[in-house]
Amino acid sequence: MDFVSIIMGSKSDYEIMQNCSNVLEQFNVKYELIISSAHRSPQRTKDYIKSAEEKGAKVFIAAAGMAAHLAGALAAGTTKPVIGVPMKGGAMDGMDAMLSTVQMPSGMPVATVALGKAGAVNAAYLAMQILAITDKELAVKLLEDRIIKEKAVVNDSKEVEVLI
Ligand code: RP5
Repeated sequence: MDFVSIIMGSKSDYEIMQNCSNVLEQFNVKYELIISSAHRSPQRTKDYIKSAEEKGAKVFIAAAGMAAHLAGALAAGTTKPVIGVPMKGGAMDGMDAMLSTVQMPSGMPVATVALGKAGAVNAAYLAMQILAITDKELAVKLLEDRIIKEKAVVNDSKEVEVLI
């Protein structure tokens, strides 16, 4: 069974990352979600990657803040795509996490999305786009979603637009 695996470094990341799991639920995409830290529980993180792959995880999403090494630790443990979501907070309000997540050495990619809520949502979309390469039903749902978004822009504009 193919699924998306979401790992958060701390329970304090959960509120933001619910924006990620909510999107997956809207599209009926199966996921696992756990808390495991690259620093506080390195062995648990390592063991989880292996067990998740054996169960069918096809894409990993890692959310972490501050000296955010979780996405990099996942990338070190799997050749499946890893999406990193930097979390806000700490003395630098997420800039530290963003740079830690995005600045991977060559050959060990982490697809880093935006800080905070937009990143959590986009991580779900990017994971689904990866799954949709081989899942035609999901690919159709993603196309339909784009059409809905486009219509919403047009409708929003109609409410406020001024044209000559
Ligand atoms: C990171 O440190 C976590 O991902 C979290 O974003 C940040 C702070 O963690 P807590 O001290 O709130 O548990 O490892």
